[in-house]
Amino acid sequence: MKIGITCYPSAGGSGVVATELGHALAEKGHEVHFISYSRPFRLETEGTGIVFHKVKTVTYPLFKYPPYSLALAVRMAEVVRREKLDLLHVHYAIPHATSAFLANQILGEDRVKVVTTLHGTDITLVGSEESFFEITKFSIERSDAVTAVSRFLARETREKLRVEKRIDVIPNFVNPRVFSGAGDENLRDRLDLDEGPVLMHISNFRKVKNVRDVVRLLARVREATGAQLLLIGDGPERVPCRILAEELGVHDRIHFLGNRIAVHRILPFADLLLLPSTVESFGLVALEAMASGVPVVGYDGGGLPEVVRNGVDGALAPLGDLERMIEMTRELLQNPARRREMSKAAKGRAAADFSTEKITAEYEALYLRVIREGA
Ligand code: GMT
Repeated sequence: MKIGITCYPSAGGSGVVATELGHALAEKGHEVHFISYSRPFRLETEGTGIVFHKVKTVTYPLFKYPPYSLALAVRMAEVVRREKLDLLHVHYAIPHATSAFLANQILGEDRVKVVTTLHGTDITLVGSEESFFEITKFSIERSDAVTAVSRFLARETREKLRVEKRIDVIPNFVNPRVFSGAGDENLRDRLDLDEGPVLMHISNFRKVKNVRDVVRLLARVREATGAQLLLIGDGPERVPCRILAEELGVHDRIHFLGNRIAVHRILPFADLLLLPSTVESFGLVALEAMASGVPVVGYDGGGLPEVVRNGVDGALAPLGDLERMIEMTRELLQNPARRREMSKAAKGRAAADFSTEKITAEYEALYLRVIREGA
């Protein structure tokens, strides 16, 4: 098949999933074209046969906001026409599903099938905002197929956006060969880590991730456990976290590592991954941790319990109950044997239920169904 993929190229789960899907499809012999404003940060084009098509936006004094959605639609139509694509697969509804709809309007009889994958905040936060509600619902309903990364998200889409269309649940995936648990050998020395257990948090440091709670948690478990914390990623909450760490006197137990591409080399140093998000439609980083043999501590809400089995691959506190999360973390830090059991279970689950091979095959089957439906 000839597949066009559009995603956000910046660090973030939806871009990672789209990129890894592109790699896997290309490896299976499909022709893959990425269309976005810059090359997705993990995308390999050298030797993979994948082509990247950049969307150029025009700035003009009249435009306070350059109309990217329109430029994307035009580029999509152009690439579909020139490369004779069979299908466009867009990740994150806003504005990608809308641009795909517009591209098809331009293409007329040459229109292609559109598959939209919903990732989370495109429904739970942004898509439900008044200014986006109608267009998000419309564009989802006009897609030929819609997938959501968890049952939770499929439900939210039906309830919040009142979408009645069929939504297939295709979960996110991880490559067990990449997230194998083999870490960067020099990291411990480079960061001057001591023998204390390592807590880790990886995110885009947005409000929804509650990173300050991770700092508060460290302050509460540090004395009893000697834990240290690695914070990976960047975003609006980074500075407030630094300030809070100073206030709580734990700044010397935290390493802020910023955005890292090779998180698979860092994750194996964690004893636990902490993910106290208010809502997480899936929690790709939790799956990456599990594949690396790292149990996850988070909240029993959103799509996270579909990934992490409470008491098996990690521990999930009632949603928003930070006190319980602190207790659970402390208990696990003090029980290495329990952590080892969970580590083994987590690794097994990631490989069995969320492997690249398994999930790529699900997407391929969906593409075929959609293409045949119109034949
Ligand atoms: O958090 C975001 O707004 C970004 C978005 C993304 O592009 O990474 O995250 C969502 O998609 C991921 C990939 O499917 C999911 O693993 C995340 O759980 C989801 N984020 C939220 O639901 C907050």
